[in-house]
Amino acid sequence: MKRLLVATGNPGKVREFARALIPEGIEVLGLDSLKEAVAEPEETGLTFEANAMLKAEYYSLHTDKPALADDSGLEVDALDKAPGVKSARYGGPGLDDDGRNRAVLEAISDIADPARRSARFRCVLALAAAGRTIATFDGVVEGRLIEEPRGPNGFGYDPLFFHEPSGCTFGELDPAAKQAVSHRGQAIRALLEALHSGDSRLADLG
Ligand code: ITT
Repeated sequence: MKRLLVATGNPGKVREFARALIPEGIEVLGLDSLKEAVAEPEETGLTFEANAMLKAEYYSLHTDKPALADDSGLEVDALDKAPGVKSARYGGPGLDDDGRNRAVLEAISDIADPARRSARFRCVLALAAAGRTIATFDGVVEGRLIEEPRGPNGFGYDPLFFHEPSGCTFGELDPAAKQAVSHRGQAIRALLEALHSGDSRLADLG
């Protein structure tokens, strides 16, 4: 598989895929490579896996390359695992990453005990061709939410997410260090492992 459509409109995800896949000799094509602009599919799934498959299958019908989609998000235990699959929309329409970070912090502002501010990032990748999912890969990383955003790196909820083994937030980690431990880094490594090990599900992808 030399060329892959990375089917995401999120520039933070695109950067992370590019830095992981290009050194593996995979040409990463973005949604801007499609002959015509394609409307985003509605993410109606109830799980990360369902949404990743829905997106990969949808975009794979608009290209002759394999399509890779990512559905990911933050689960906050004190919020019954919200924002979860609604991570990109938390707090309502019109918010940017900073606004969503403020909305999450506000929702748990009455919880001071760090042990009760536990959270995790999850990521499911789906690889599809011609409208059919070929394989999925996932990753999860545990952490807790601090009280004020910290660090200029990453995207989304990274500045809130304190990762104990790293001793800092994902917003403070450099991109390579985040990739080494993150939910998406784990899922990408599982994908690469399947590619390199000659996984029969991926055999037709070239
Ligand atoms: P696509 O569907 O086009 O890929 P999206 O941003 O809408 O883009 P999701 O529906 O999967 O993607 O939403 C994931 C949200 O979860 C994302 O917008 C971030 O707010 C958050 N998120 C996911 N991975 C993250 C990461 O590595 N660091 C910080 N926040 C992350």
